Amino acid sequence: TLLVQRQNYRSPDFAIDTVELEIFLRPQDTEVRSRLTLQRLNPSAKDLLLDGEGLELLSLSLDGKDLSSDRHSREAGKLRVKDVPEHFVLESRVRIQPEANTALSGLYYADEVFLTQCEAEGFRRITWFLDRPDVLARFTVTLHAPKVSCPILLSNGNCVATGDADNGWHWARWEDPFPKPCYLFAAVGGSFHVARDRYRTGSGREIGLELYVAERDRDACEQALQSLQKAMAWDEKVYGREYDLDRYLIVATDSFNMGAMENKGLNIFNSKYVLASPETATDADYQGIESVIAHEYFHNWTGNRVTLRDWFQLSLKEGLTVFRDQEFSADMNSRGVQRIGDVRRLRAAQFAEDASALAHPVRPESYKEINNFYTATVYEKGAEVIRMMHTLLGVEGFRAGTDLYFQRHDGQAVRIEELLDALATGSGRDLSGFLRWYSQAGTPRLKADGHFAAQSGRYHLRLQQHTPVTPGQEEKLPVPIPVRLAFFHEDGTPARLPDGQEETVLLLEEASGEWTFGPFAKPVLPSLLRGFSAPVLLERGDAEAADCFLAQHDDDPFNRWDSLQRLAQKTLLASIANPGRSVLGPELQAAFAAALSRPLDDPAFSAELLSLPTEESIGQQMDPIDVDGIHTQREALRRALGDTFAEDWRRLYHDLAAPYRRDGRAMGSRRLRNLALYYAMSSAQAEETQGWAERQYRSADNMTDRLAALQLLAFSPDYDAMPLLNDFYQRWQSHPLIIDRWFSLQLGRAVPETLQRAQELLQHPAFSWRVPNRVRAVLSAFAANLPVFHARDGSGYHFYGEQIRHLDDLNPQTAARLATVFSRWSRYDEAHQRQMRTVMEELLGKDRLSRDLGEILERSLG
Ligand code: B3K
Ligand code: ZN
Repeated sequence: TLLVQRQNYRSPDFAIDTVELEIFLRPQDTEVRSRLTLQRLNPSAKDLLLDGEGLELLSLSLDGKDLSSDRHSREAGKLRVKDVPEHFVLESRVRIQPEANTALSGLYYADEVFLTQCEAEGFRRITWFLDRPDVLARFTVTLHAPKVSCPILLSNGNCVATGDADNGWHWARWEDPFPKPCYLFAAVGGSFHVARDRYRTGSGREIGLELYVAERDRDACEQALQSLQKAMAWDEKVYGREYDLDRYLIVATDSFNMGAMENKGLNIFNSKYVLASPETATDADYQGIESVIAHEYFHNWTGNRVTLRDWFQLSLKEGLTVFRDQEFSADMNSRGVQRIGDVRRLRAAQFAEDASALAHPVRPESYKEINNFYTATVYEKGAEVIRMMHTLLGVEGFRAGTDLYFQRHDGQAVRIEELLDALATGSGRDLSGFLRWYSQAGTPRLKADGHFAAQSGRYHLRLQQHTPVTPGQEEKLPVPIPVRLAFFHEDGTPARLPDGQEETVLLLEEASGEWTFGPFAKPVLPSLLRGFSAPVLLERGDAEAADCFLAQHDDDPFNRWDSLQRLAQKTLLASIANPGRSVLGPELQAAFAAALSRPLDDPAFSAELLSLPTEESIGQQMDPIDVDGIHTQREALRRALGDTFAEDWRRLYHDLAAPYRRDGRAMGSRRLRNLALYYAMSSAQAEETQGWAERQYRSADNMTDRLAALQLLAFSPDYDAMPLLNDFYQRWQSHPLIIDRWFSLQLGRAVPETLQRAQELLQHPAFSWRVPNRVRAVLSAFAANLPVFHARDGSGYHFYGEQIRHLDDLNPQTAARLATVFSRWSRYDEAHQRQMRTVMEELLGKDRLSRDLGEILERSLG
C-alpha cells in the first residue's frame, strides 16, 4: 500500500465550488446523486481524478451529457474523468449499502438510524469527491427517507425546505452557508427524541440547541445541554469567538468508533459523551461529557472555520482544541485537580507511545492510513506544545496571537506554521524554536542539578536536556523547554525572589543552561517544572530530599502530587527489586500521614494525593517490565497503607457519607470516600469492610457509589461477586452504556480464570461485534488486566490476537487501535517479547488484512 508523505503535498488541481447531494436512504441500497460544479486551478491538469471507495457507479455525466466509457476510467480508489473543460458540472449517481457498513466510516445504518462519519477519509465512501481537507465547497443536501422510520432528517447548516413524496417518503433540504471540507459533512436519518434549549450570544443572537437521543434517554440530556451553553459562553469570553449558525445540533449514537465528531452545525456523538443522570452516570462520566461537548464545540473555530491544509497538520486543530478544552474544564472545576488528571493521561498514553515502536512526531512525516494518527501524541502532546507557548506568552499575548490567527485565516486551510506565526506576530515573541516540538518524536529528559551556596545566599541551577532516539529518528536536537519554578525555605514557607515574585519561568533552549537566583536570607530548595510546564521527564539530582520535602510543602498542587507519586514509585520499585523488604518506608508513611492530616480541605485533591501510581505507570519506570512483581507489590503496599491508616480510612468512609449532590465538593468527597473504601478493603478487616461495600452497592443513590463498590468487590480475588453482578445486569440491562461497565467489571480480577470469563463474555447474548463500545468493554478491559493479559504462557496475547483478527474483518479502525497494545513489546522480557511478536506476525499474515491494522503491525514489529 501507498505511503503518503508530507513533503509530497501538492495543491489541488481543481476547486469544487458547490456540491448538491440527493440521498435516498435505504438500509441495503442507498442512492447518492451528486452534482458538483468544478473549476480547474492547475492549467496543466487535463483529467479530473476523484476519490471513491466501494461505490457502485450508476451513471455519470458532464455538463448534462452522459459520459461514454472512453471518457472515464476506474483505478485503485479513483475515478478518472478525461479531458475536462475549464469550468464544468459533473453529475453522478452511485449505490452504497449502509447496513453492511460495519466499519462505521462513511454512511452507515446502526440501531435503525442512518449516520455518517467522514473524518478523515469517509466521504469517499459516500460519493466521488476530492476527499482532502483543502478543498472547501458549499454544500446543499437533500435527504429522502420513509416518513415513519425516519421522521427526522438532518444535515449541516440550515434546513431550507421540506416536503412529502407520494410513496410514504418525505424529504428535507439543508444548506450550509459556510464552505467546508467534506470531512465535516454529516447526514442523519431516524427516529429520535429531541431535547431543546437556547443560547443567547454576546451580540444578542438566539441559537437553538438541539440534542437528538433515543426515546428511552429523554431524561438524560441535561448535562450535555448545560455543558454546551457553558462552552459557548467560555469561548466568547476567553477567545472572543461566537457561534455562527442559528442552530447547533448534536446526535447521540451507541455505534461510534470514537468519542465524537465536530461536523459543522451537526455533531455526532458516542452516547457515552452525551447521556447522564445520577442513577446511570458516574461523576467521571459527567465530567467526560462536559469536556467532550466543549471540545467538539471549540472545533467550530479551531478546525472548522480555520481548517487543515492536509492531514499531517492534524494537531493544528486537535492539539489546540484539546488545550482549549483542558483550560475550559480547569475554569469550570478545580484547576489543580484538572492538571493532575491531564498529566496522568498524558504520561499513561503519550509517554508510553513515545517510548514504543509507534513513536512519531506531533506532525508525522508519512502515513499509510491517516486514521492511525489520531493518537495521544497528536492530541495530548500537541496540546502540551500549545500550553508551553501559552505559558511563555501569558494570557494576553496568547490571545493577541489567536485573534490574529482567526483574523488572517478564517475560511482557509492552513498549516501549523500559520498558527505559530500568528502567535509570534500577535504577541511579539519569537516562537520559531517550537516547530522542533512538532518534528521531533520522543520524550525529552530534563536533568536538574542545583545547590544553595551558604556564603553568597545564592542558588545555582544547571539544566540539561537530551532526547533518546526513536525509531527512524537517530538525531535529536534541543527543544525549547519552559520551566516554571519557585523556591521554598526549609520550614516549608515560600521564598520570594529578589524581584518580589514567588514564581518565575526559565526557558531552556540549548542542550544545557545555568542560572543563579537570590540572594536569599535562608537556605532554599526549588520546586521545578510547576504545573508540569513542559512534557518532559524530570530527573533531579536531589530527588531523595526534594520529593520528601515537596510532597508535604509544595503549594503547587501538581508538584505536590507528583512528588508523592515519585515517593510511592520509588518505594514500589525497591520492593519489586527486593521483595523481602517491608514495602512501606518511613518517607512514604510520613507523606501519607501529612496528606491525611487535613484530607477535607480539598477532597478531590486529597484523593489524587492518596492514590497509588497505576500498574502501567510503574511499568514505565522498569526495564524490563515485571508485570507480576508490579501487581504483587502494589497490592502489598495497598494493604500496608490499609493497615497503617486503618482508622483514617474508617473515619473518612463514615464521615463522608452524604446524600447525593453533584457539585465539585460532593464529587470530590465521593471520590475520597471510595478511595478510603479501597484501602479499607485491603486491610486486616477485609471481611468487615466487604460488608461496607455490599451495603454501599445496595443502598447507593447514585451510579458513582454503586459502581465503585461493585468494582472493588468484583476485583477482589477472594470474593464471589457473581450474585451482585447478576443483580446489576438485571437492573440495567436496557442501558447499553451501563452494560458496557458490567462487561468490563468482570475482567479485573488478577486470576487465571479471568481469561475464561473473557471468552464466555464474547458469547454472551448482549455482546455484539458491531458496537465498538461493547467490543472495547471486553477487549480493552482485558488488556488492562496486566497479570492476565501478560500471562507467562502467552494465553492472554493469543486470545486478544484472535479477537483482533476477527474484528479486522468488520471494523479495521477499531481493530488497529486495539492492536497498539502490542507495540510496547520491547519493554518486556524475552519470553514475553517472543510471544507478542509471534501473535503480531500471525496477524500480519491474515487474509484481507486491512491497511489500518497492517500499518500498526508493521510499524510495531519494526
Ligand atoms: N475529529 C474527531 C476525530 C476523528 C477521528 C477519525 N478517525 C473528533 C475530535 O477530535 O474531536
Ligand atoms: Zn478534536
